[in-house]
Amino acid sequence: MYLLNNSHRFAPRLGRVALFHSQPAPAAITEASKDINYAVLPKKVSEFIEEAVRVCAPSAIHVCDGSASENENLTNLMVQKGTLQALPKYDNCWLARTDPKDVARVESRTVISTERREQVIPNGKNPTPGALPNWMSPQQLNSEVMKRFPNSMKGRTMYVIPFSMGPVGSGLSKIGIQLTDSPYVASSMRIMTRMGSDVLQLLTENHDMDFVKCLHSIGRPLEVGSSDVPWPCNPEDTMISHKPETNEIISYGSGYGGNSLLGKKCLALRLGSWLAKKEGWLAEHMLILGITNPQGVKKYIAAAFPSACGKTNLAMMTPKLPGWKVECVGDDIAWMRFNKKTGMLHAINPENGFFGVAPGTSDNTNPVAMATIFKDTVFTNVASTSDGGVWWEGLPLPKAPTTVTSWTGEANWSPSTHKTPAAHPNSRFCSPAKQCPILDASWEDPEGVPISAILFGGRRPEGVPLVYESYDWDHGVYMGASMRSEATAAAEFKGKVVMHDPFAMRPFVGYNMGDYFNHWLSFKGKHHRLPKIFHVNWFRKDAQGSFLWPGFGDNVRVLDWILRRVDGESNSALETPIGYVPRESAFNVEGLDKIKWDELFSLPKDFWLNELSAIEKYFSDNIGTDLPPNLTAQLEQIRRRFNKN
Ligand code: GTP
Ligand code: SPV
Ligand code: MN
Repeated sequence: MYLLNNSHRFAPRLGRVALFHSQPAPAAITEASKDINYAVLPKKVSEFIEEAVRVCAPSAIHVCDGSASENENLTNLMVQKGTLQALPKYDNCWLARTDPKDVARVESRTVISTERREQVIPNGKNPTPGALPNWMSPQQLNSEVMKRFPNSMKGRTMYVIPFSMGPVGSGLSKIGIQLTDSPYVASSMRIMTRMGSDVLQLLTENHDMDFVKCLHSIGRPLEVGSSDVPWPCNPEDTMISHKPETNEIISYGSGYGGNSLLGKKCLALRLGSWLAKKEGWLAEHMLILGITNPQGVKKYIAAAFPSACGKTNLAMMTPKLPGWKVECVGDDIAWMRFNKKTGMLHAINPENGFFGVAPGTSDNTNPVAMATIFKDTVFTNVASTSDGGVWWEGLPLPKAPTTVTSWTGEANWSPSTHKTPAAHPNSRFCSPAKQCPILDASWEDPEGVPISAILFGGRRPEGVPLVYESYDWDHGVYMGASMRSEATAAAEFKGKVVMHDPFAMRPFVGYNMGDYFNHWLSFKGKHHRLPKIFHVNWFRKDAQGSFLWPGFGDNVRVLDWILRRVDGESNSALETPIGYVPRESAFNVEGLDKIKWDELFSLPKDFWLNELSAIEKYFSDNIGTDLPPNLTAQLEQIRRRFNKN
């Protein structure tokens, strides 16, 4: 009871967020936490907990040790509350159905708070709302926090989640402590991060070790005697805020994905990119894969595609060409730095699990994911079947008498009688990385894996070829900066509008995008062995609206060409205004039926001139004079090359 009796230590600590107007909380330590010796916790850890207790006033505190038995208790509690239902068809799998208003990341309510606005917002002439991250002053954030957090955990247990992004104790890893009133978040953080006593131990042994303070509340205090709902949340007041200058994340109102699992987008990308800029490395929205060719030569590739644009699928690919092997290092986030010994860019995956898009995942598209996710997994917002299983669009429909219940609870759902999908388009599986049968042997190597090629890509139904290669580093950085992609269900967008999404980091960059472009450009000419940069598009469509490229396991054909280019193969490419494209004769299409090569690789001049104008306008409206001149020069060179033809 150390925590509660030491009231003299309830000092104002949460940065400048003056949060302690509420009464000290009548909290109790839960059974499972009694063994924790609070007296040995580093002062800044106990102070962080004490202050949050005082402000949020939970009725109990549970310090998570990360054990299987603890998780079983959490799961049972959630089943009792109706948050989870069992999926007896599989081994230790559970289904959560959220409030229909809490189904995806909420970009419009996500803010970065710094002393100066220009640290986050470039000086664009005419900023497009939603085109870049939002900024809030620390003063306004204080007041927004004050409106939300006092007593926000009343009637609930506050879980203390010590977690590590990257292996516990590795020099590259970052530690966080998330305080949350959501058992779903506690249980999911156990899958997605290294969570529990080891991390607390590390902090205890290294009292000066820094950690990110992560405060999360679903924003639905429970008054005594009132009844709870299965998925408490507060969509009206949702706010996901970041204070990179003081290493804090404060999230309110949502229990879903990147809004609430604060190690992922909030820490590993938004605070991560800020730190990376400061310290000379890169925190990116990228998968990392190892690929071995039929001659036994292995290389690693990183790829940035926007949310729901194919990272998990590529990271776990089952190659359709004989003799090739893909191994997975990570499916969503890469932390990369140049290695002094090799001179190459080395990448680690800071996560410990996969929070993957369910719809479209099947034995045909992603058999490796199918072999990963039917054990120790939490599914969210997928449909269920009457035999205790799950279903989503892309899987074969179960045979009668088995029936499907949609994610919103419509019984006897069928595609012929129901217009809306059975699974929410952003429904997800949350599974431990260790269950992936093709997890790369080096996936936890503290040195990271050496990256030979970087791919950028998006959903481009029109105009953008299957693959093209940059002429040099600056051109590659331009490719990243000029990325566009159709909006997906991973955030709150409606419809299929093509959005600008530089480096797939529009929702995740933690500082001024112009400075971010400069940071990428800065790696040139430092004796680094720079990876080659490519752009890919699996999603080009023909006039009838069908995909021109089979995708998935056949994407290995594109990687084959890319790796030969990395090795310096010279007659395999043609110069075009936008970069090198494959010569048809140097691209393996053996065994594919009728690929419409010309359509897949055509570069309609009108389309591209419009594209360049749209990018130019986006840059000038949103990045303004913070845009590095090199990128303007790249754009002009491409335009000139088109106009010469
Ligand atoms: P986040 O987890 O949101 O970051 O998404 P992601 O980038 O990991 O995307 P994911 O691999 O989960 O794919 C999203 C959707 O795109 C799924 O429905 C996939 O089936 C589909 N998809 C992935 N790769 C391909 C491809 O090569 N071709 C086509 N046509 N669809 C694909
Ligand atoms: C994404 O949206 O890019 C995701 C899912 O990976 S979430 O964790 O919700 O951000
Ligand atoms: Mn993602």
